[in-house]
Amino acid sequence: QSRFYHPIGIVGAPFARGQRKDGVEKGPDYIRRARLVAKLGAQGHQVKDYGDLKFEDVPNDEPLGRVKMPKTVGSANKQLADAVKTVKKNGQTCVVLGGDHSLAIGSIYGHAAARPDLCVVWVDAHADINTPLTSPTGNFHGQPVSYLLRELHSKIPVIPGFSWIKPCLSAQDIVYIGLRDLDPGEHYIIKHLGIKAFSMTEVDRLGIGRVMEEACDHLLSKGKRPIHLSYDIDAIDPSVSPATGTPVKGGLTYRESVYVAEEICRTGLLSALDVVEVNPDRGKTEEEVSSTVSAAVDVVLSCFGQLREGFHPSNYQLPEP
Ligand code: EXY
Ligand code: MN
Ligand code: MN
Repeated sequence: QSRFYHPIGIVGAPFARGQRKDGVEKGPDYIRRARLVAKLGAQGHQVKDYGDLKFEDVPNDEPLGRVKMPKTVGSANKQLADAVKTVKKNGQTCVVLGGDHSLAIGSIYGHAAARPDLCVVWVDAHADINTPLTSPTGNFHGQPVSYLLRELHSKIPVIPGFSWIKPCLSAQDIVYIGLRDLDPGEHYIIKHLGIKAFSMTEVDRLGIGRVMEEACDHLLSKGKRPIHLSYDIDAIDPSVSPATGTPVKGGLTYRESVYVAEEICRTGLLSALDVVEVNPDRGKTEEEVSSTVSAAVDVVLSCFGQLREGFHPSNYQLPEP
């Protein structure tokens, strides 16, 4: 599959402090046990698994207003940023296995340190663009985009543990796909900054085919650039991926979720991928957990060339009778 060949670096990020539900730190373990590395290898990729980062709670991590454990979240993201930067410097496409979505701060920041011209495709039921001051919950996994956007810099207060974070993205460099649960502050920011967003309404109106076409046109019209795909498993409908902390009905079908990944693959520009918010503890049955984990694995495999139409090697020869 030479057209899709990538050296891949996998980083496990078992981090759960960006929200309040236990279990999301088990995501990397479950995804690995579903044989992700072997399956990517079987697709012809050279895969290096960097293992899991070890995160520790920072002591005396007092809440700042509504935001919880800022130093712990800041420090985990600094670790992840350094790890992603290393993977990119090693010339690999980086796959971050979360963990909660607050990890996108470090993942995108580290990616941008190596590839400043990157753009972001954010696939999620949520926009994750609350500022610490608009956040109704104080949970960091609902805020990562706000720390990354230049246009929001003046709206972000000083937060302990966050002094290293500088915005590295402009509003026109990100598109959303799958949105269906936004807070008023988030909706205001998206409209006000003119961020390209394909909510589930646009998926219904245009179909996922045109959504992906328009999303890629928007980001790539001025030329090729590296793509950071930040894929929250809760973008997919809870009938497919129920084992997640904040499920919202009316999501992407299994087919649409895979199509998004196939189209990103087809650009040839995928440079880093986050797969986040798989929370095995939120599955009510084993089947709910395995369905969620296997959706996550299929998203990754489709990002790296797995095709539903099938495949044969270029030297394939029909057996003669
Ligand atoms: N908008 C809500 C908040 O800011 O707390 C919910 C965010 C959920 C974030 C999920 C994982 O994408
Ligand atoms: Mn998210
Ligand atoms: Mn989400």
